[in-house]
Amino acid sequence: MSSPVPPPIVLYHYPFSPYARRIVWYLRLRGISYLQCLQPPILPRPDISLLGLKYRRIPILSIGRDIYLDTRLILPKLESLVPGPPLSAPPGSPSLALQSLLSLWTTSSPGGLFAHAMNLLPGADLPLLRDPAFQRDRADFVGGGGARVSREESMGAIRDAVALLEGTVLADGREWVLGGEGGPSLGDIEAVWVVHWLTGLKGALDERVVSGEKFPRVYAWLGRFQRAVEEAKGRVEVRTVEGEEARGVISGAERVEGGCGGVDGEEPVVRKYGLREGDLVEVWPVDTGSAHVDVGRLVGLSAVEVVFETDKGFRVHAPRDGFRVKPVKRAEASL
Ligand SMILES: N[C@@H](CCC(=O)N[C@@H](CS)C(=O)NCC(=O)O)C(=O)O
Repeated sequence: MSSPVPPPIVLYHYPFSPYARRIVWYLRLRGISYLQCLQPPILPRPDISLLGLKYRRIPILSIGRDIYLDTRLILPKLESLVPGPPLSAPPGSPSLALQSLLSLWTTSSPGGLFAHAMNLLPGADLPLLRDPAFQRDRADFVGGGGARVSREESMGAIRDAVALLEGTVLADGREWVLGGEGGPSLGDIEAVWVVHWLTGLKGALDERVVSGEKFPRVYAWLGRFQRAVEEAKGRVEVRTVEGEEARGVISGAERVEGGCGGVDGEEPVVRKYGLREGDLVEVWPVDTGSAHVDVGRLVGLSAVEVVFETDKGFRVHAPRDGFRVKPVKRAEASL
């Protein structure tokens, strides 16, 4: 029997995005070839507009004819929709609990590890960070409000995170976060990406606080992880496409998800607004990039995801966690 033909995958990203790297590493480690549509680091992003999306964050990924927002949804979708051996811990296992908690720990925002990492970026060494156009663009991304966290506080938060990995997850001398010797798993990707990003940026970390001498297990693991993803690079084919081609590939692909399970009437937000399939809804992330609200026809809504169709006819999935859904007011909906 021949193996099933994998669906086409398009990754919209820019290579220095630490969130996008989570996906790049995952694809490499599973040996999944993909197309990439490279994006500018600041808006506008006309390639994303071609999909009918206002969402401003990177990465975005399509699998077959469906489009997925946010790495917290993209990773589990790749696990379940692309045939082949999984990278995730087995369902129902304590390892899966660890993997899920590591994901929450590293990706939740505001105030999470990523926000602290952003606070440590060495402006003097990264010209992009000093560009006024970049600074204006990122003011729109993070929004205002909240007390300013100092660099020292962020350094402390990252030191605590590295100490936790050193003293618990990696304390028994294991090679990989979920154990075993077969190489990194999704647990490693969830745990590694913020620390990997910072240790790769000269000047981000105060070496008197976080270093290979102080945290030898973490640094050895970072080195192993880096070698593993470098080695896995050769296992995948990556072709770069322009926005028009990417759009054509997505609209011409088969659907990998059958029905979307429809709109779950038990969901509190569905009851609150009396939402029904086909309703015009607004969907947007509540943590960062919140000013970019998408509008589309509701296709499905569950505890896990909201699915809507854009005016360009693309079906888009966003996670419920970290996103808000509400109906477009009736008067506006009939325009
Ligand atoms: N929760 C999102 C966060 C993504 C995110 O914050 N990405 C950054 C790049 S690393 C971004 O979009 N920055 C603003 C921009 O590029 O417009 C995810 O997991 O995908």
